Amino acid sequence: MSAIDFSLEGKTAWITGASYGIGFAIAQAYADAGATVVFNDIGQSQVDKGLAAYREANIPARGYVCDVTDEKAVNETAARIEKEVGVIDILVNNAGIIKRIPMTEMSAADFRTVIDVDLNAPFIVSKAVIPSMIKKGGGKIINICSMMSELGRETVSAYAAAKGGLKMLTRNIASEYGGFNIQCNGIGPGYIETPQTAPLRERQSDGSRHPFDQFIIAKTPAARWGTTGDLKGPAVFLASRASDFINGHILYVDGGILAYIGKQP
Ligand code: NAP
Ligand code: GCO
Repeated sequence: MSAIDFSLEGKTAWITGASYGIGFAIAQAYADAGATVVFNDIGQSQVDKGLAAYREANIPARGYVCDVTDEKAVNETAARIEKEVGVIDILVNNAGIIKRIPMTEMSAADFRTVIDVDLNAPFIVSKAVIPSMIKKGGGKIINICSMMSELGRETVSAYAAAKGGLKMLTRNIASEYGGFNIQCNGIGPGYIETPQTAPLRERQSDGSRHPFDQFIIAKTPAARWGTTGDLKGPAVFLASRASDFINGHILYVDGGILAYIGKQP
């Protein structure tokens, strides 16, 4: 064992919505650190695709079909994982969606859908795993927050409301269950290259960069989009014993966006 213990050997980690994208990268990092990886996705075809990707990466992951907004399905999946794999030591609430619609044009139904996946689901999934974590003597919950946990922008009212709420759910879980050796922290990724942000990076018909792409490069002191790999170290840190006295914290992994006022004229 190293002086600083980043090992996840012997731990079971459930990463929600991790067939690809940020969740998949975090799962890869957890497997590299020694954890047994479990993921879910909304349908069998997504799970099958995910399983193929894990096989390709030589990771013996277990995949479950489960819609994280469906409380009954989540409870059943949590019980199955515990029986078939083991008590969940690490939960990453990663599954998420975004709808980019100006607020006055957005239906209440669309707003609710985003809140359901991005805020209600982390509540439902965390609630399903906390009792066993308490019985086992502790656990780690990591909520994938966003720049929109701190900032607003045009067209993302529901997403910002959900991710701001997720930041406070994180602090509340830490407050309520910290005494049971449960650490609940958040990761706030900056702008990361995944399918979720692909429409913001599409090349224009003349081959030039998307205006939003240029905007993000200018807004990020690192002058680039993040990669899913940028999230691996922070995710392992927050899942490991190295972070045992960190609770209710949101670790922003944003290339400096939140520190920067923007380019001076
Ligand atoms: P992504 O590429 O769209 O992946 C999201 C995953 O969640 C997909 O596998 C998706 O399944 C799954 N999912 C969606 N709804 C679900 C549900 N009801 N039940 C189960 N699984 C569900 O997104 P990403 O960019 O990797 O983002 C992952 C997380 O990071 C999200 O919470 C996102 O908000 C957050 N985030 C992303 C960025 C970024 O720049 N990319 C930045 C900050 C935060 P399908 O296969 O059905 O789509
Ligand atoms: C958007 C983006 C973001 C990012 C991310 C930033 O439309 O502004 O999709 O919200 O995905 O959450 O941290």
